[in-house]
Amino acid sequence: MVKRLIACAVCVVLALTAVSCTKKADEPTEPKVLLGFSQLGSESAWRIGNTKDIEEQADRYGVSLMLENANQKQENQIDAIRRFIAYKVDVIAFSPIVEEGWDNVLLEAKSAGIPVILVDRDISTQKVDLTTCLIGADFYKEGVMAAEYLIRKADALGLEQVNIVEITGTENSTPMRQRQAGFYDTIASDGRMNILESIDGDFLKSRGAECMRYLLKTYSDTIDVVFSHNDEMTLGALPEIEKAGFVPGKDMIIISIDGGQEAIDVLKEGRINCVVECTPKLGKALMETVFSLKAGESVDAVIHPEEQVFSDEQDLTTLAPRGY
Ligand code: GYE
Repeated sequence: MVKRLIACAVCVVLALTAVSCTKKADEPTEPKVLLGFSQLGSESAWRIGNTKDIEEQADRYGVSLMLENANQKQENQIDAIRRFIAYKVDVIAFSPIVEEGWDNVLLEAKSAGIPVILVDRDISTQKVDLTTCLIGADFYKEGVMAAEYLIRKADALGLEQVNIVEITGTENSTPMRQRQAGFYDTIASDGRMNILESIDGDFLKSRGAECMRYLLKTYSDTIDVVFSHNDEMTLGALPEIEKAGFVPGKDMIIISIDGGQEAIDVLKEGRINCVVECTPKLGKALMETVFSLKAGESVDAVIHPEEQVFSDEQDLTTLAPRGY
C-alpha cells in the first residue's frame, strides 16, 4: 500500500514536471540577455537607419533592448547609462556624441561589473578598460577615400589649383576628427590642394545650408570643392549652391559621406560627384558581441565594417537599394 502511494506520488510529480517543461510554440521565450543602448539622437538618415537596424537585430537575436534616445545631448546619454546601471542590465552599449567626458559614468558601470560596448563612435580617456570594444566604421579611411577620389578627379580635369571648403560633423566627435585627419593627411603631399575654410555643420541639414550660405558669401566663385562630412549637410548645401547660380557636380565638385538612398539618388543625377559609404548596419555585430560578453568570452577590440566609394567614375544603375 505504502509502496503504491509512493509510486503514485512520483507519477504525479513527473506529470507536473512534464507539463511545466512543455512550452507552447507561441509562448514568448524568456529574454536571454538585457541590453541597454543609448543612441545619441536622430540627426540624420544614417542615425535613423542605425537605430532601426539595432532594434531589428535585437528582435532577431532575442535580446531584450532598453533603448534611449539622447536627442543630441551628452547629459541625456550620461543619465541613460546611469539608469541602465540602476536597472542592472547585462550589457551597456552607447554611441558617444563626443569623445570626452565619459570617465565618471563609465567608472560607475565598471564598478557595477557591467561591460560597455562602444557603437559607431569612440571615446577619449586616460583610464584603462572602461569599455570592452568598439563596433563602428573606420572614419580615418573614409577621409582617405574621399581625398583619393578628389586627387583622381583633379587629375582627370587637369586642375592646377583646387580650393576646398569643408563642412565638418559635430565638433569633437570621432567621425569629425578622423574623417578630417584622413582627408588632410592624404591631400597634404598634393601641392594643388588648398583648404579655404573648415566649418562646423554638426551633421545637420539645416546647418549644412547655413554653412554653405556663409561659404558662398565669403568665397563665391573661388570654391572648387565642397567636402561635407555627411549626406544630410550635403543635401542642405546643394540648394544653396544652386540659388547662388552654380551647378553642383559641374561648377563645384561635391564629396559626401554616408551613402544613404537620397544622396545616392542625387549622385546618379550628377549633383554630387562622390559619396563615401558609411554603413549604419552595426546591429548584427553588436548582438553577437553582447552574447560573447554575457558568456564571459573575450571580444575583438575593434570591429570595422567593410565600406566602399560610390562616384561618377562608376556605373551605378545596378546598385541595390541602400536601406537607409
Ligand atoms: O556619418 C552622420 C551621423 O557617427 C557615422 O553620424 C556617424 C555619423 C554619420 O549623424 O550622418
